[in-house]
Amino acid sequence: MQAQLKKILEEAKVQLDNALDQAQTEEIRVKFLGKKGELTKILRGMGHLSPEDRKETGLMVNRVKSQIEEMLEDKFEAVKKAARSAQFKLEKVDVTEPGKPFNLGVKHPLTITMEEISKVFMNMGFSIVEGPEVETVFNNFDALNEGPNHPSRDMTDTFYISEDILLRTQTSPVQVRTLMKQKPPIKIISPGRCFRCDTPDATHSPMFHQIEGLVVDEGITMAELRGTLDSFVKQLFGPETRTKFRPHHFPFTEPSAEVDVSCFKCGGKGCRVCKGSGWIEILGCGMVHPNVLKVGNLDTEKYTGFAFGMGVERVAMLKYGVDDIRLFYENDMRFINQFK
Ligand code: 2U9
Repeated sequence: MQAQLKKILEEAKVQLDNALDQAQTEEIRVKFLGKKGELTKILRGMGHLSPEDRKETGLMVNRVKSQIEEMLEDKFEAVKKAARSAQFKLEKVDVTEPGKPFNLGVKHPLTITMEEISKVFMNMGFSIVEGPEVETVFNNFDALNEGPNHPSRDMTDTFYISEDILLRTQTSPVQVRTLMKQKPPIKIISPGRCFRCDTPDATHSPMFHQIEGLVVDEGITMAELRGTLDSFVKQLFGPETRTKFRPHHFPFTEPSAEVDVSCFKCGGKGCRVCKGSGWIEILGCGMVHPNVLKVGNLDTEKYTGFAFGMGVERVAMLKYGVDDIRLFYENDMRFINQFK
């Protein structure tokens, strides 16, 4: 019996020495100490022994059992430790490794220009209102006093989606919507994309951006219009900038004017930017036509208003000296990165 137990102990030792991981160690535990294990078999077979032999054999088996248990405990500890350090090795992070370079994007020059213009008007108490690019013919033309035969309604100038629906040709429908749902005082600007059937060239694009403004209240006069726009151009182009209001015609304003600013490049002496005239046309404006105010159900004896509109691309081209509008839409990073 002693020899048999010695052999079991040695065999357990050899097998445990060769075990590589927790699963193999567990297999060995079951093989030697489990219910059907070798030691259990011996203990079960002690029934036929005399009480003295049984006691002695029992002691011997238990001694071997505790020795194997001790070896198993050490082995479990060792394989667990080995597994942990293998995992640590796998998950090792070199915190001294230099970070990967991260290229930050830049704002598009049209976004910079729109934000700059919007900021000036916001500082003068204007709110920003946006609206849909797909609009009704009513909001885009009818409500703006544009007669049924007005040339801008032409299929060759406007992208029609159906007889009554189109891509807005200006951001004015946003102000029409505001007039119809908000009581004066109204003091808003509406920046956004507009669409016209234009063949692209250096100064035309079928998609472009506008910022329009609308102020409606009791007692609004042309003096408010001139003061507001004069202050705007001084903030945008510099405090020396002068304005010139030239009579013009728009169906939605009466009287109407186009505004020229003194050339911010040469100060009015005449240069390449102002084509020698000393003046640059920058926006259109006027007093809101009574027919347009009526769309908002306003008493035109009581309420008056002014409106203005400008092309964002035109302002950006003048400010940054860009000579081809198409550069804004090509997303060439060599162009866009220059406006950081
Ligand atoms: C309402 C009433 C009046 C908006 C206005 C202009 C003058 C104007 C042009 C500038 C360059 C368009 O992009 S452009 O070609 N716009 O000159 N726009 S007054 O008048 C309105 C708008 C809405 C309810």
